[in-house]
Amino acid sequence: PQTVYLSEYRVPAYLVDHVDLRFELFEEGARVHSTLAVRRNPESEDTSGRLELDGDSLVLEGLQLDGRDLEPGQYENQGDRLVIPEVPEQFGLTVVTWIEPQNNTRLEGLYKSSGMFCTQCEAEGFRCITFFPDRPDVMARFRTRIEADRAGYPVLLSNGNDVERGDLEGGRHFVTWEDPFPKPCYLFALVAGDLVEKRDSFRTCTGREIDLRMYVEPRNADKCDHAMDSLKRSMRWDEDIYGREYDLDIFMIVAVDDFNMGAMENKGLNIFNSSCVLASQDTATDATFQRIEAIVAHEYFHNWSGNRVTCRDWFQLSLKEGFTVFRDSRFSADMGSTTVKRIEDVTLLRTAQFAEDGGPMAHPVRPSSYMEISNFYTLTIYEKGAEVVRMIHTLLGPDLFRKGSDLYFERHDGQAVTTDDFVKAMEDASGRDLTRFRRWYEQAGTPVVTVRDEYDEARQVYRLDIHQTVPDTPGQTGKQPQHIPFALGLLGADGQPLALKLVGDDAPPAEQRVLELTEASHSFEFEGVAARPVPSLLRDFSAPVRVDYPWTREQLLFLMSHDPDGFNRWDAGQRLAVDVIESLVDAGEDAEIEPRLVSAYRHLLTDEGLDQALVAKMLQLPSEAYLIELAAAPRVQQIYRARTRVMNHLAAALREELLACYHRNNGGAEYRLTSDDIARRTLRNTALGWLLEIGDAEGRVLALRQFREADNMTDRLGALRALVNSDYHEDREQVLDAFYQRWQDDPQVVELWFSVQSGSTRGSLEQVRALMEHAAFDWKNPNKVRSVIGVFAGQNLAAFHAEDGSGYRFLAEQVRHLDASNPQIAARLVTPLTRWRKFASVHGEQMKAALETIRDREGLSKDVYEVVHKSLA
Ligand code: DPP
Ligand code: ZN
Repeated sequence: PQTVYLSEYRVPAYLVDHVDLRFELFEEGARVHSTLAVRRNPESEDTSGRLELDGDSLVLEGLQLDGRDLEPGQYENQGDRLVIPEVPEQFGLTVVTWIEPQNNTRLEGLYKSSGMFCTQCEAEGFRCITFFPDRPDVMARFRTRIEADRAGYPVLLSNGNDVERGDLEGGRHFVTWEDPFPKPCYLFALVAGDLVEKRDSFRTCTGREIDLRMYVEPRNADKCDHAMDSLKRSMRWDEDIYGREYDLDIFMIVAVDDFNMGAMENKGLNIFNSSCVLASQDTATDATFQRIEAIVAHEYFHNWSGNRVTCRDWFQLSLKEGFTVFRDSRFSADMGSTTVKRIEDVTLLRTAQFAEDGGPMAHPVRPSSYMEISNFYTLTIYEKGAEVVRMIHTLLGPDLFRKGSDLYFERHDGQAVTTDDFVKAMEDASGRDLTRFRRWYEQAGTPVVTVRDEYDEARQVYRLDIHQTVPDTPGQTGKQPQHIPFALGLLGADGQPLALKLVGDDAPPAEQRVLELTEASHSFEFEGVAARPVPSLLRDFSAPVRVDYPWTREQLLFLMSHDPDGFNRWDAGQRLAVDVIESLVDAGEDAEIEPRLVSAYRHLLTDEGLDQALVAKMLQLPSEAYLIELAAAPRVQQIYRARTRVMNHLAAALREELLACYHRNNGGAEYRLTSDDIARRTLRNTALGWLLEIGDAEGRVLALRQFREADNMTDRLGALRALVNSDYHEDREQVLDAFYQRWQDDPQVVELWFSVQSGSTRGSLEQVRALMEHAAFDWKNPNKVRSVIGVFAGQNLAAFHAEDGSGYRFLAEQVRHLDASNPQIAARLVTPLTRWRKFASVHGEQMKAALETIRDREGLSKDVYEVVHKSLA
């Protein structure tokens, strides 16, 4: 496969002003008539007169230039490219293609899912529909006519407004849609199916009435309310916080069962993976409700950060994704608990993005090359990209940031631009110099910030020496220091925050400062410090870096109870738990477990004056994945055992407190989605999980009762998970069976049922294989593949890293199998194996051997090829 380089970017030689599409949809295939209004790009240096269009898996049935058929000698169909060597300055081009959506298992382009037609065009799916300049800097106005059987496909949707509809011969009908906004073809969408419509409306800040419509299969009609409410909240929030109003008269959301991504922001017609949009109290957990709210917001926010202003090329993907994740995460924070949302974002970043940044696929937020762009929809582009925007927000402050975003939207409306244009708008609006800051877009790797401190009692000065390094990553060495906003505070012995006054700095004393690190080393001296303070570093995780500071357990315990920064209070608890678990990895079975950890947890469980949402988070032990990420040469079985020992120890020592916590939070009140109630459910289910972990008999009774009586999926699943993760084998089988019987017709619930089992550390590889034989498992459905295979390799780490290498071989086998039908998902599944270098000798070798079996498969897709070859290189 070919590598694409950012340095080779050239403006398109031809632009398309208008696209007229006509889809004839049939059971045995679809015919696509596409007429393009093309003109030479005056800004292009290419004057050859040669037109090249992208294509993929297309049968070309007709080709006309200005109404005249082109003869075979006048064009060349190379399969992935259609070349017309000589075209005029301006012309009309008609392309007729035949495609087979019913056989499209890659789920890119036009395909069928549960009997309906739908599309996914980002990044390069439109070329699977027709020959076209499939690149985001070609923006055209689309008019789309869809023709299909009226009975089978009563609902026909595309972007924009429906302008015409009518009947055709043979029981067929058509609808024509027109989108007034020029857009890249990756934002094109089409849906045809037998769907019910749910309607609502939204009045914008200028008083326009927007028609909101959701389209779902009839059986899902009662699962739309939450997404609809989330949509309205998002629309309001984007007006209030960013001054962005919706621009079309209709906004549509469609739910689709087979979908590679979470959702897609097509102009005016967002398409969602069912699991990211459908919810009811009975079928969705709190986490699902929150995920839906976040994703609905994310896709809606793309209407400005992505659609109105789009990407020049795919190297700029984070321009829209990083910014939009930043936006949706602020939205979620505003809708719930700010601290909890920050904890969740940072957990994902530190567990998975840091691992990516330290692995063979490490790449900058703006990559400089790729083979397959689908492989670059990564945590680095999304989550680190969002952190980079967040740092700009921190450096500028909210008002200048808003000025910057206003300038960005105004200056680039209707354009396809770069991450640099975004930073430039922020600079121009604020007057700040972000030259150095741009390195965040260019340099891969997680910076390490080493902090050492010294207290000078005679001078009453506390000094911090801060040093940063950015590690080498594949293809990048000898990096420059990053521009890091480093938020901190200092606590006095009484737990009170100190007023910070830097030596030689006129700023008035403040309890928190954001230091700006721009060099490899800095020293900061704080004056008027009466006694050695405890530093609270990188508050609210102000930059995506690792902090190295020699914390003592005393300091961590102190911060856990005194830090005014909620995030750092949580983080101190995590650091303490990590330290305790790590110290047990090499210790004997009878090594003592830090008694102060037990008392700290007891305090969390019993002090009802604490923020219960934060407590619910603080009670979660660091995950195995995070512990593995932190270790230099992780020995997974030992880590797993040490963590389990700590959990069992805590559960046994705190049994009474856990029971009390369970009962205290077992309200029985009406189900509500407030952060308070979510915290209560999290607390009681955490308590239940710990009690079952140690096989507590009373816990078992409570779990069985909760399973039977729960009036919502969070509690029902909490009980199921606790029992599945226990040694009560008979109960386990019985509740799993009962659960499946009750919910077998609901795909989203069946996915939960799968993942509870495949992610259970009590489950074996044989049980996971058995799940793949289950009637509900479906290779063609990415959610099922993820909930069984993906969850096993990502969460059941003790089994995945089994000493005999069986987990690795299993994963490689599934990747080889899946690659033939869905390369995008296959390439994602490879990820855990790519980390082979990190693992101690035998494991690493076994993982590498598994990767090699994938590499050696005939006819490997470009997607899997890139991931496997880069990680073996
Ligand atoms: N649908 C994906 C997202 O919204 C890709 N744009 O992130
Ligand atoms: Zn997105």
